[in-house]
Amino acid sequence: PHQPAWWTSAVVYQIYPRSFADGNGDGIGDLRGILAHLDYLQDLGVDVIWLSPVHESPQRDNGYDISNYRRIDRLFGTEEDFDELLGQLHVRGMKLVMDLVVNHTSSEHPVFQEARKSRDNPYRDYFWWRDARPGFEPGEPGAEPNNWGSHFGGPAWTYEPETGQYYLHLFTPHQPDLNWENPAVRHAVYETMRWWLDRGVDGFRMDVINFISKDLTLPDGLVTPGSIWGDGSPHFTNGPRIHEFLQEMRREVFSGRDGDFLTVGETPGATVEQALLYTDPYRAELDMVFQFEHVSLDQVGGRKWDYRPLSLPDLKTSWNRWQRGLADRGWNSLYLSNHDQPRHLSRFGDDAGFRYESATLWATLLHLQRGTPYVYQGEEIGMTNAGFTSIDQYRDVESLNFYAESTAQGMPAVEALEALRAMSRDNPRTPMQWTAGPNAGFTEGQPWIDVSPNHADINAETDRSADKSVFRYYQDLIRLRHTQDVVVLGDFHLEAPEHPHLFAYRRHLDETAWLVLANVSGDVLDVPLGLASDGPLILGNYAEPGDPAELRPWEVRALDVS
Ligand code: TEU
Ligand code: CA
Repeated sequence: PHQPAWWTSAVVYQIYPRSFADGNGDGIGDLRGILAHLDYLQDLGVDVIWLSPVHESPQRDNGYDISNYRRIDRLFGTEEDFDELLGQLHVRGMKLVMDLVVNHTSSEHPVFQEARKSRDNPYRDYFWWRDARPGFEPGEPGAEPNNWGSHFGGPAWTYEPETGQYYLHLFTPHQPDLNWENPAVRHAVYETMRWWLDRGVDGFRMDVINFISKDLTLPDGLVTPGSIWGDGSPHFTNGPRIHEFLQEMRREVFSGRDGDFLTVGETPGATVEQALLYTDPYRAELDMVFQFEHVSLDQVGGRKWDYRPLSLPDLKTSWNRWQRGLADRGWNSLYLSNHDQPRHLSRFGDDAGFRYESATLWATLLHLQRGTPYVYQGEEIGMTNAGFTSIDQYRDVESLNFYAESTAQGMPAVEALEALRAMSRDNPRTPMQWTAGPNAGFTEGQPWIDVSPNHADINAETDRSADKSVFRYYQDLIRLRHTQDVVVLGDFHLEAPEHPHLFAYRRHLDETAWLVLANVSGDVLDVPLGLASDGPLILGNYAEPGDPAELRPWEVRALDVS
């Protein structure tokens, strides 16, 4: 048996730079801001920082629209700031993983600017250009090459009258999709990746990487009632050449290179079976992927604005399937929050009366699974959703487009605002709450997005010195992953799958056996016979010892039952 990869016992922390800490008072988080908080990250104990994009960008989608892949946007700092950050992280034994956004570029990227000039421009074929639908006048409604809708509203095609064709963009019109069929595109990406590795970075988080191979016939998608656009996703998700492209990337970028790297693909719509193909080490594609199944369970038909309460048995079934499906080969990434998801404390917990208990409960359930946990900035101090009440407070392009489109189609504004309050991507993007002081200690200027008024109570300084500290609890969880082989390598057995409020599972490794018991509710819960255990408590979120046969509201216990 070979040595497990280094990242099996690592914990990753995601920084959304715009919202983490502002070093120069312009109201936008930046690299100097991050540099000022390295002690904090080291204290938390995380091994890896994943940095959302800091490359040059017109910031139409907060950096997920890159116009120069080798330069740091001045908004975030200088090249020297970046190298200092990388160096300082390495000095502290931490690694840095960059976001790699290569399904699309920014429309301001010089290559797209060339490509759009003429049909015979040498760069034309770097993107997806198509004629109008036969029988339609180019540019008129319905003339798009196919019926796909973009992820952020409107059609996935934009017409360019100068050359009489449309280009494809799965996201905003400012994010044209790259044509991975063109070998020159692929090799340019690989070269850029090698350039970053030469600079010293430790890996990549690959944005929507399972969208890069499209069905070349670009067929229409199914139109669900109530929608005007078709769902193109079956024709661009996990497409025909995806595994070939990823294997080529692995070879071209990583083969013969010494070091401990991490690759994690963002793969919306990937099933366990597909994830196994992506992450089986013998296939040499990716180390792990971010799957979306568990964050879609509270959405009707996968439509995010059409949300409903989470059914706990559904979540247990899903996580269990992923734990078992990637047990022998492949590897899971474990996350509940990121910059695109509402904060899980507000979404699945009780962010008022049982804020500490439910924050630590979800953290425990996640971190004690087999896989690599990801912590999104602020969850480690129990930050909540934004709680915005006016459309003027929103900044996210998806949220603003949703509001404009749905109200134009007759949805009452209050209803649209309610959906945004629950699901908007701005929920996790409010500034990191460092202190109870002005602007939560995030900036000395005017923040680009409102700071949550609850920062007076919820902030890193207060939390870290509180009796009930979410931060210290995360430290404990991270320490367990670093020190306990059963957490890293043990097998996983779900208990009581049908129970509506109890989340229970066992981990086993050789002679070691752990039992995790969680009461996902605000009421006292009777532990079913056979699961009640008075084995030594490894970690729990109540200070006073409890009755083995009962769990208190949002109580979680990890017990040694060896
Ligand atoms: O997200 C891709 C993605 O599919 C989503 O999580 C998306 O935000 C969601 O479907 C919206 O409802 C990635 C990035 O994480 C996101 O921030 C970018 O906006 C997007 O790609 C485009 O680069
Ligand atoms: Ca700044």
